[in-house]
Amino acid sequence: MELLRIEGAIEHRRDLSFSDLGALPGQIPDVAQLLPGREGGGVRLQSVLNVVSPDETARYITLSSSDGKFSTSVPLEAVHDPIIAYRLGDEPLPSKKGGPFRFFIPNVEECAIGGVDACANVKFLARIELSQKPGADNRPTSKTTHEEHHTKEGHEHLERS
Ligand SMILES: Nc1nc2c(c(=O)[nH]1)N[C@H]1C(S)=C(S)[C@@H](COP(=O)(O)O)O[C@H]1N2
Ligand SMILES: [Mo]
Repeated sequence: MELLRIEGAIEHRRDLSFSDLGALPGQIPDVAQLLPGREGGGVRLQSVLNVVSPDETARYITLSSSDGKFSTSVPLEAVHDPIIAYRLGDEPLPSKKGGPFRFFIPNVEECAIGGVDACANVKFLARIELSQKPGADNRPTSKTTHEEHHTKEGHEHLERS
């Protein structure tokens, strides 16, 4: 069973399972209401943060994928109402949808604009780390490197429903 690790500048480090996420408040039964064209159910990041109690000094959130190949670090206060999608019906979100855990920032569609952009919607999310300083971020930053990025297997754009 895959777990979502929450660590760093927080009071309680946690490894959350599908059922742990399902037991939290702040459920989004249908993410399509906030993320047009996306499927599945999710939970608000805020509910997860409430469980781990971030330090007051935490300023950045770093999201890393389970394949170790992709990570993104953005200022916490710049990310508005993000969602962790984790289910499709009663089952874990499949990897073809970016599961078992997928980060989504509503109303952010544009790619490679830096900061809080669609590239920060990390698929196959395995680890969330809070920190005072920016963490690892290997998003492509130029148009060219971004296009190259999306030609790699597993990094192509996912089909929407
Ligand atoms: N694990 C992982 N997540 C990732 C990527 C990736 O290569 N690996 N690419 C990012 C980029 S650059 C973009 S633009 C979005 C694309 O998401 P979509 O295919 O669902 O539209 O996923 C992001 N999340
Ligand atoms: Mo992107």
